[in-house]
Amino acid sequence: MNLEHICIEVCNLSKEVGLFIRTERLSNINIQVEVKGLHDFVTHVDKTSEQKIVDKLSKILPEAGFIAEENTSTKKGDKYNWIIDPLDGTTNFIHGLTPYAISIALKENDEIILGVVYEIGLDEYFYAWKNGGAYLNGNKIQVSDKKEIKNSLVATGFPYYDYKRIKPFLETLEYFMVNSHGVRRLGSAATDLVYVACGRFEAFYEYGLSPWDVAAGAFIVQEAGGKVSDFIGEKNYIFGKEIIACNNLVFDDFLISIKQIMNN
Ligand code: 2AM
Ligand code: CA
Repeated sequence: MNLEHICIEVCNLSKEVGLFIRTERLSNINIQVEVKGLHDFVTHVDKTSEQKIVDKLSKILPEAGFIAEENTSTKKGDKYNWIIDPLDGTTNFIHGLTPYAISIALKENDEIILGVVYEIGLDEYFYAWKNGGAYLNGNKIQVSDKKEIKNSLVATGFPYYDYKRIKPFLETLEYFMVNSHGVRRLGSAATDLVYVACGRFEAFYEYGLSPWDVAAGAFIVQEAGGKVSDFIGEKNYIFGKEIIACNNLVFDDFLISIKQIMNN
């Protein structure tokens, strides 16, 4: 299987679907919103985009199955499965804000082998394939070389349904407000992750996320030289609903802080 070739095809289809998403945004002042659950919104744009992505990916790799946010296809592949978020950052999209992104990862058995995040607002496509490095619009990217949390820009997302851990989470905010360069909350986890990959952020953490929010971005961070784990330093960050992603130099200190505060 030529992963580089597949990766470029996935970038191209993301740009095509991204153009549809941007056009819908510009031509509809009021996007019709459905409520899926508490604070959980979806639009016709999420659903139509996912259908377009699933149709195109089915042609690229017919044997692969899908884990997709809007459940367009529930086909399961024996070896290969695509993990798809057709629109990460739906709340931003609905409110006319950026960033919002398409996130697509390919899983071989239990391992991610390819990831594409297309951030539509700035027309930036980030991608990586196994052992091939990570790229932004055709140029190789790397995590930043900052060594200390005090010089780090930290990104996170606010809890939106699991409020049981809100107190320790707020403590982490206080800690990083005081001890880092600053804290940002962009509203698209896939974008936060690829911004770690290209060195705009040193660190990102969030809990309560789903596999489609993180699978592609976390893989791109690692191909760009960064490190990813759950809140105890283990590997359960795709299905485990908690993730830390950092440049390789601040990772250990960052993990110690999160471990201490979030597991209290
Ligand atoms: P989504 O737009 O694809 O749903 C922001 O913190 C991150 O959490 C985004 O990646 C967003 O992905 C995800 N998320 C999922 N449900 C959310 C919700 N109800 N409110 C805010 N973010 C949500
Ligand atoms: Ca989504």
